[in-house]
Amino acid sequence: MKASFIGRKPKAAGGWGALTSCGKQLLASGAPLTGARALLKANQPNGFDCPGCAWGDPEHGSSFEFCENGVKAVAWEATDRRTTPQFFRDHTVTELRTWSDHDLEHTGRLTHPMRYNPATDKYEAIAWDEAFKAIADILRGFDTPNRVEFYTSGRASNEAAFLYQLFVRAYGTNNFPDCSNMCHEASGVALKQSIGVGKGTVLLEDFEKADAIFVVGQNPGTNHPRMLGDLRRAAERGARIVVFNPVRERGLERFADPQNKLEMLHGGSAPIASDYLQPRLGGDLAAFRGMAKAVFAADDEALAAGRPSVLDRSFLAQHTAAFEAYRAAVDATSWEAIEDQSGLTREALEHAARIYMNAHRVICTWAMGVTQHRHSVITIREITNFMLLRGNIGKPGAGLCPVRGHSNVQGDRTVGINERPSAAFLDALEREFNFRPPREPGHNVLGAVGAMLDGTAQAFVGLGGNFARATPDSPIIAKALSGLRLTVHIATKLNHSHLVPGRDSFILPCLGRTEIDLNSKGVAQLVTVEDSMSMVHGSGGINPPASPYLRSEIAIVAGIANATLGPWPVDWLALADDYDQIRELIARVLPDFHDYNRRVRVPRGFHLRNAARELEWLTATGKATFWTGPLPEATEHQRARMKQGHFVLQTFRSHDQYNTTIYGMDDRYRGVYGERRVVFMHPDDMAELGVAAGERTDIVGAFEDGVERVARDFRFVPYDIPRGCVAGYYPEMNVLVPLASAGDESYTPTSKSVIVSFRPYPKAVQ
Ligand SMILES: Nc1nc2c(c(=O)[nH]1)N[C@H]1C(S)=C(S)[C@@H](COP(=O)(O)OP(=O)(O)OC[C@H]3O[C@@H](n4cnc5c(=O)[nH]c(N)nc54)[C@H](O)[C@@H]3O)O[C@H]1N2
Ligand SMILES: Nc1nc2c(c(=O)[nH]1)N[C@H]1C(S)=C(S)[C@@H](COP(=O)(O)OP(=O)(O)OC[C@H]3O[C@@H](n4cnc5c(=O)[nH]c(N)nc54)[C@H](O)[C@@H]3O)O[C@H]1N2
Ligand SMILES: [Mo]
Repeated sequence: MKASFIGRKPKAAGGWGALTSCGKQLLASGAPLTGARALLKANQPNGFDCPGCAWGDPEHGSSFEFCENGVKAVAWEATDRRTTPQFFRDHTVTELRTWSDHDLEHTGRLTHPMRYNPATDKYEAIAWDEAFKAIADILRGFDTPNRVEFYTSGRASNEAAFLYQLFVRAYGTNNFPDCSNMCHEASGVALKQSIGVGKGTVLLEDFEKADAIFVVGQNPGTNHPRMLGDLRRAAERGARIVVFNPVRERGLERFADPQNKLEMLHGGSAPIASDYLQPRLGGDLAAFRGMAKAVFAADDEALAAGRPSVLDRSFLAQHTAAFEAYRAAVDATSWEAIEDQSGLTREALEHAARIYMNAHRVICTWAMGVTQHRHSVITIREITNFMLLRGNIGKPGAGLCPVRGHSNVQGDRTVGINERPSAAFLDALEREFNFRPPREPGHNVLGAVGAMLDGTAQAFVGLGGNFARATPDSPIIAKALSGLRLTVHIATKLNHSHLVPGRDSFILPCLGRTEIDLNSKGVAQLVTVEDSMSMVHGSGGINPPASPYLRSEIAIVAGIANATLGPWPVDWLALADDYDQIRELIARVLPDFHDYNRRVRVPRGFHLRNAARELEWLTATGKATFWTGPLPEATEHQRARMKQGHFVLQTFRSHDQYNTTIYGMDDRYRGVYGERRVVFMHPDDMAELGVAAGERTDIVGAFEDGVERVARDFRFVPYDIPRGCVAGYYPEMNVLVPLASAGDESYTPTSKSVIVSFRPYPKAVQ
């Protein structure tokens, strides 16, 4: 069978392909002019923060940083298409549920607040105040505030998130399921244990000084394209870029800079990765332990030969705890176990360790390939162990860099979106607002889902996001949502979560980040966000709102809060009319935000202090603390191998999507066109299964909890990926990710290690 959707892969990421794609995206989004104008203002001191990703902005922010996927994010918000009340009159919710994510996205921006009418099975327009009152009446009617789950997706600004958490805590619960529970939770948990701060320790300028950069479990060519510019500049001045990724990702191999005119004319490109290691899924912990073992061996050799130690002995003595126990744990780990779990050879790991030892300053970055496994927390702790060996934290050009996903997911956490808030934070709220915030922990995403399934939760409020599609076991979640008393979605675009309404259901349309947000006096309001480098900066829209009926997220949160609680403990409506006042409150609760209103109005904003970067360790031991455990008994890859015909599946992003938002059907860098229902597999595994490229198959989940999980009608694509490992796209594959399979200590769904088998279609129906 001819696999027509598999095409040529580009020679390099970026380049003309990216520019052509941008033109196409601007046209397809229906917003060529506004889109293009908006682009020129993305990540500029006087523009808006790009909603595409959380990569930092350069110090000299005057030159426009080109980013193909930023273009898509901006153009898609600036679309001319509208999802109007007429649209909802024309389609029942039951009908819309049969539409694809891609088709829903293409209906364009929501224009009016809508309320679901079960009698007609349609959403109908409703006035804002009526919506607020109806929602408030239901919220006030529950026997306990803990019946409600208040979800946040990481695009919400600091101001919106702070107001939201204040409302929810004044209402009386800590139920804050957050997209970060499915994302970088493991990074926060692990770093807090190891170095006392749950955030990365580097600034963008550190990338200019690093001698080596380890990029682990991350696909920046698609998901953080501006990072490629920084990696490329580093590679060009001779820094080694060492990649750990089971999949050969084009963007990590070669990059053609669309801003470099000469290069564009000559069709040139520059290599990014100096070394590309392809571990098995979930094999990074073993890989880092292997490199640590090689470092210790080299150190023993150096000392025996009378040469200086390879380790940073004074850093270890002054700043770390449990080093000896760690050394013992590494000694006790065999190369055999390391090679088997990582899927990498001892030689390859020794080679990578030599790069590490030859570099004075090393940065390690990571994302979902590390955080979405069962053993993610200890993997990140092991990465930190490795970096501590040569003092690579708290010196210029070195450090840890979890690269965040949503553009303000880190900021939302900082200002209080947390189901387990610290006592200090709650004390500060209590002091400032004179009420007793709830002290008992609330629900994270999995907790919220559990409560919806067992009936303890009766309402869901979503500040952005697409809960029903982003969560595992999506059919179960959709059912749980539709069984609720109340569902409220604050959103820019229609998505599947809106189409599983509870008994009462509302869609409240909000302004996007690219849009001008005027208060009652006609003064444009500014919001703020925090990037992966803990830089907090302002963001002000430049496009006219998509509809005159839109309100800002802040105004909507304030509207619900005011209708539910009245003007207590703050005057919600006054705050929503002047965001400076919200920032004043944030600064009073969180002292690191002092002079917030002044400091956020300078280009690039300000850096939130990171104690670990300053060698202050807020851990139990008062030092950076080694994790000293053994390798896990088995990775999911090892488990899958024990069962005939089983594989471990990772679910990742194509080049044409933003999480559950599907812009287009291509994945140019992987050479897949017009098709998303694909599964990438090693050619030898395909031969063993007796299937050819393009053949159809069902994919069957192997998690043993009695739930049948089948993803139907996918097609095989041969790919450079380790044997026994397969890959496919989120969210189509979320039906295979089991709710009950979560990361130890992080509770993050294990979206990158799902055990599956295949039921290829008989040749007759291919
Ligand atoms: N254009 C665009 N930008 C985005 C997003 C988007 O959807 N589209 N999403 C945003 C969000 S919320 C996030 S969290 C980030 C996500 O950014 P990424 O983490 O880059 O996202 P994924 O596509 O999930 O890619 C995971 C990468 O890890 C690799 N990987 C998988 N398992 C393993 C493993 O066990 N070990 C190693 N070493 N590698 C592994 C995969 O092969 C893949 O290259 O991007 C953000 N930016
Ligand atoms: N299998 C699998 N599942 C995963 C992942 C995976 O890799 N594999 N990744 C996980 C990760 S890393 C994440 S972060 C989550 C993402 O989970 P979510 O954050 O819940 O999902 P998104 O797709 O980003 O949400 C998109 C919706 O947000 C709304 N929206 C867009 N912009 C705005 C805005 O400015 N304001 C408001 N109020 N709404 C807006 C639109 O209505 C849009 O439809 O998914 C997780 N799920
Ligand atoms: Mo994410």
